[in-house]
Amino acid sequence: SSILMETNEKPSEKCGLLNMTKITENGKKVRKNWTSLWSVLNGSTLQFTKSQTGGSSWFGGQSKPELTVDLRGASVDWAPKDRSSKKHVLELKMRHGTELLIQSDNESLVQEWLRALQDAISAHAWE
Ligand code: I3S
Repeated sequence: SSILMETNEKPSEKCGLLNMTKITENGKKVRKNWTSLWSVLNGSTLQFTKSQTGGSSWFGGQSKPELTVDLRGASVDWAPKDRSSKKHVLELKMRHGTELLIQSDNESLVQEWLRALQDAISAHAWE
């Protein structure tokens, strides 16, 4: 049955290195702390782990997640300009008032994440 479970497991929809900071926690503003994190989208779950470098490739499989968020009932869009001086910033708002900023200097990468997050949010909207 473990083989069956493994073959039934969907691969990650998306993963990659992103800059991330929490800006609000349970409705309260928190101090920004931009960190480069390995980000993995799986169904309605988004996980951030401290990335580790192995030669020229990045991976985060070994470390335990810094943050796991439930995307059900969340919303995502380009962040309003007043949120950050950085370019290509997404604002991700979770139910229960946690808000994150997600950023990369690579615009098309951020565009791909926007699409992937929107798809994940709408796919799990009725759960
Ligand atoms: O929105 P803020 O407060 O201007 O965010 C900046 C600060 O968090 C700053 O750190 P200090 O808390 O030491 O001031 C960060 O270094 C900046 O990166 C933050 O602004 P950006 O515009 O990069 O999101």
